[in-house]
Amino acid sequence: MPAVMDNLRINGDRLWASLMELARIGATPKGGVCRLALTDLDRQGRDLFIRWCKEAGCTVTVDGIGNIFARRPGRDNSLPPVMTGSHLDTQPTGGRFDGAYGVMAGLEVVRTLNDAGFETDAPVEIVVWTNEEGTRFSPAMIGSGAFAGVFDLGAELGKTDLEGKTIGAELERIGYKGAAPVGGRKVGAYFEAHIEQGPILEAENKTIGIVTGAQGQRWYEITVVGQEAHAGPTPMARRKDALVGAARMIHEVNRIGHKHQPGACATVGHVQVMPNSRNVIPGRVFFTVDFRNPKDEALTAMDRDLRRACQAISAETGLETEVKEFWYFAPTPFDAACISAVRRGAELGGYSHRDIISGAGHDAVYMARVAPTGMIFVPCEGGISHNEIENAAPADLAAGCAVLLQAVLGRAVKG
Ligand code: HGY
Ligand code: MN
Ligand code: MN
Repeated sequence: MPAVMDNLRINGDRLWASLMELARIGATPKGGVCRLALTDLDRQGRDLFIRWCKEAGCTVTVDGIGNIFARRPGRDNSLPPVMTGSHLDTQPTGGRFDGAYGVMAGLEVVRTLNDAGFETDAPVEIVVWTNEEGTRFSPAMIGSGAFAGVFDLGAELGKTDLEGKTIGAELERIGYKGAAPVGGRKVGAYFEAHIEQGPILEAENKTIGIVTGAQGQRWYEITVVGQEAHAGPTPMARRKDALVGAARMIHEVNRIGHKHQPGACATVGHVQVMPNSRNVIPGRVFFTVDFRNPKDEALTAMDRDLRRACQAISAETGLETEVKEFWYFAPTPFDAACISAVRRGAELGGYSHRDIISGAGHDAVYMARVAPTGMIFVPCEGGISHNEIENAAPADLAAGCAVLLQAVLGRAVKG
């Protein structure tokens, strides 16, 4: 890498200031952020990002599922762009850094290149992916998944939230249903900077995680049906209590997670009890299951265990159960050359580092299907994320951004 690039320095204070200004949009009393996908707050975050990108001389396009691409031209704009970015939507009790860091780090890379008057050969694009979190609209990573051709655009635009509002209508409402085609264009490489969202880097006192890939996931929607009845006169022996059955299944989900160690994760994060009245025996329960494992065969074994457990509990209790697998992606390795580019950036910066597999899903997982892809992790305090107390050190965020700069340049500059 030419020496001139070694002298490019990102501005950590500017990066932190942008993160803190963005975090004010959807700020919660506990210091977190609630900026659910395609809400007015998401629109405000998008508008702020676009304003900053235009101030940095970028041209901005929005595609048919609301993905935003801010393009900094290069010497040869016929070359496929080197992309970097992440997401601006958050969990309901999200933090200031999940997603936002990758987008602001991409913006800081562009700002740094502008300060130095440095021209890359290939164009550089900062991207914001729609609905990465999968909390308001499921599954996760819908924008990047549609861009990568994993999801059908029409089907995703018709997905609804719990109030029956569709992605398509919400994109129109906030003014982000863009004209650009979704995907179908070459990407030179994709890099995403993100907080680790787990405890490993902090525990080992490492500044940079060189992400070699992401673990696989299976998401389920399970419905248990019994019979609503009066909590008073109905004898225990005559009950078909859907919540008792669901509770036993939820316990099994956790047991399956412990059974498939090392590596397995098993979570029930969303439960709906109907009619949810304290003196009515629940007739219907809906709950979600999130399974993850770095090994595909182990993820398959977890699937088998779950179906067996639900079947056995249904038979014992006389309840009806529907187990619907909602989403699956296999463990995803990242591109060897991109991993090396991240490693070189860490070494160039003199940052302590280690290889790591991502426990979380990221837009990079779907981008890895259409472009050479790499990720850079930095530690977060206590390994906590998807929580309003999520925190990261300015110095670590700056280090990750410096590594991102070098990784992007390694692909955007010939020679
Ligand atoms: O669920 C995930 O891993 C990500 O936060 N969407
Ligand atoms: Mn994220
Ligand atoms: Mn997240």
